[in-house]
Amino acid sequence: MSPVEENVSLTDGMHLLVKALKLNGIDKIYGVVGIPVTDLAREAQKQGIRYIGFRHEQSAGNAAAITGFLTKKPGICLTVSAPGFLNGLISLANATVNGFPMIQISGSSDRSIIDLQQGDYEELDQMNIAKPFAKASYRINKPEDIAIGVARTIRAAVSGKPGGVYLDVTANLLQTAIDKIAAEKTLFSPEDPAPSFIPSRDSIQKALSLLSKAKKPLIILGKGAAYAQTDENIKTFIEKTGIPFLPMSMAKGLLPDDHIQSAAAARSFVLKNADTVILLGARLNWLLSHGKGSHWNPNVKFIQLDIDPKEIDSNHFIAGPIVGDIASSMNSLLEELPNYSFNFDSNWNSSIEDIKKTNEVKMNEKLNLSSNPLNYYNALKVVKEVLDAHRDIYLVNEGANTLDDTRNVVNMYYPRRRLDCGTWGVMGIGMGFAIGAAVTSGKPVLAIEGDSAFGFSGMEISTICEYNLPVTIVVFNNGGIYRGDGLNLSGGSDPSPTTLMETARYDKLIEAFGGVPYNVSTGEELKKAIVAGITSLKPTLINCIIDPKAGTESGHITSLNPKHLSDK
Ligand code: ADP
Ligand code: TPW
Ligand code: MG
Repeated sequence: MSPVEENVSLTDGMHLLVKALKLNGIDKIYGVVGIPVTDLAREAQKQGIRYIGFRHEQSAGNAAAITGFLTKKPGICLTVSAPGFLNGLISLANATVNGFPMIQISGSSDRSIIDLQQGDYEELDQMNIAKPFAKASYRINKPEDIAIGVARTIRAAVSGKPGGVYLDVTANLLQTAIDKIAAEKTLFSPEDPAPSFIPSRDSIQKALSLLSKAKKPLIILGKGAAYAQTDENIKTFIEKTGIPFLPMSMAKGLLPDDHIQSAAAARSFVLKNADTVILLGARLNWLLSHGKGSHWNPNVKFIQLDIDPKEIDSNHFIAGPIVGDIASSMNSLLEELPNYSFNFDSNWNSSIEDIKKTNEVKMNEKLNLSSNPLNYYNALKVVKEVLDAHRDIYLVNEGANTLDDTRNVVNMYYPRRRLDCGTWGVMGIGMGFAIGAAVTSGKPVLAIEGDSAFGFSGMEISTICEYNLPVTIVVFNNGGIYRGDGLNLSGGSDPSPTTLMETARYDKLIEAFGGVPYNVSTGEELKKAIVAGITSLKPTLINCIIDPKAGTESGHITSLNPKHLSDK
C-alpha cells in the first residue's frame, strides 16, 4: 500500500509528479514501463493522461518528439532506468538536433549507490550522460522540487529554439511521502513558457533594404518556419513580394507544393542563380551544402530569420540577420514592407517557370513509364495521386531512395503534414512518428517506408494495432538498403552488406496483430490498398514489391560516400 492510501493527509513524489504534469497541460505520455515507473504510468492514466505503451523506447521518444513538432507543446516519453533510458536517448538527441520540444522522463536508481558505483539495479548516471544529447538535463531529488523541476523542464523544451530535455526522477523521489496540502500548494504552471522574441527594428529594416537591392531573390522555408505556426503571415509575405520559394523537406506544404511561386522543381537553378536568399527557419547545414560551393551563386547574400543567434554566420556570412521568433519576425516584416519598393528582374520568375515546366515534363515521363516489377517512380505516381485526392493526411517517410523520391514526387498541400528523417537523415522514426501523428491529430497517417527503414521500428505495428490507430504503412520492398542487387565481394554465400530479403512478406507481420495485410506488385493494386487503408482507418500494412535493381546508392546523396583509392 502506498503512503497515499495509508494516510489521506500525505501524498508522494509519484502522485505529485503526475499532478504537476497534468497542471502543465500534459495530456499524453508515450513510453515503456518497468521498475521504477510502472505505477507512475498507471497513476497518469488514472488522472486522465493518455498513456500509449510501446515496444521500444526509441519509438516512444520519436512519437513524443513529433507530438512536440506538431503542437508546440513538449511531447513526453517515459522510460525505465539505464537500458530504457539509453534506448530513449537516441530520440531525445534527434529531437534536440531537429529542434523538436520533447521531454524524456526516466526513472533512476539509488544515487548513493550510483555515485559510489556499487552496482545498483540498472545503475547509470543518467542525468550527466544525457547532457550532451539534450538541450537541458535535470534531476528532481525531493518532492518539494517537483513543481519547479517540471516547470523548468517544460520551459527549457519549448522556449527559444525548442529541443529535447531530460528529466531524471529517482525511485526514491517517487516513493517519498510529503504532506499533501503543503505539496499541492507548491504546484504551478509556468507563465508564458515560450515567450515571443521580438526582433530589433534595425534588423528588419536592414534586411528589407538588402532585399530592395535584390534582382533574383529566393525564400527558403525550413522546418523552423513550419514549427512557428504563423502560416498565414508567411503566405502573405511570399505572395505580396512575389518571391519564389523553396521548401525544405518538412516545410513542404507550408504553402501548397502546386503554388505558382514554388521553385521546388527548379531547385538547382534557383540555388545557383539567386542573388539574395531569405532563410526562413532553415539552417545552412549539409542539406543546403553549407551555403557554399558549386551549388550556389558565389555572390549570394543571405537574410536569415532564426530564433537562435548561434545559427547566424554558422557557415556563411549573413548580411541580414533577423534574430527573433518567426511569428514576431514575420509580423515586423509585414509591418515594414509597405515602406520598401522592390525591383526584381522581370524575367527571374519566368525563367524559373520555364525550368519548372521542362523538369515537370521529365518527371512525368518517369512517372508514366510503366515497369514490371514496379520502380520507385511508378509506385510513387500512385501515392501522389492518392494524396492529391486526400490532402489532409499525414505523410511519414523514411528510407534512402524511398525518402528522396517520395519527397520529390508527392505534393503536400497543408503545413506540418510531411514528417521525415529530418536533419540527421535517421532511420527508425517511422512508426514512432506515425503513432505520434495519429494520436495527436486523430487523422489518418500514411507511412511510406523503405524496407530497411521499416525494420528499425517495425515492431511498433503491435502498438498501432493495439491502440487501433489509423495508420497505413507501405513498405517499398526492393530487398535492400538502397538496392537489392548488391554483391558479396568475397564471392561467398553471405548476402552483401546492402542486401535484405526481397522475398520477405512484411504484410504477414501485421496479421499477427489483427491488422489488414496487402501484398501488391502493380500500381492499381497499390492504389486500391492505400485508399482502403486510409479510408477504413484500420491499421494496414502493404508490402509493395519494388525492383531490386531500382534505386541508387544512398538515394540522392551518393556523393557523400567517401571516395576510396579504387574509385579515384
Ligand atoms: P530544415 O532542416 O528544414 O532546413 P532546420 O532544422 O535546419 O530546418 O532549421 C530550423 C531552424 O529554425 C533552427 O535553426 C531553429 O533555431 C529555427 N527555429 C525553430 N523554431 C523557430 C521559431 N519559432 N522562430 C524562429 N526560428 C525558429
Ligand atoms: C539509425 C544509414 C541511410 S538510408 C538507410 C540506411 C540503413 C536505409 C535505406 O534503405 P531503405 O530505402 O530504407 O530500404 P531504399 O528505398 O533506398 O531501399 N542507421 C541509422 N540511420 C541511418 N541513416 C543509417 C543507419 C542508412
Ligand atoms: Mg530498400
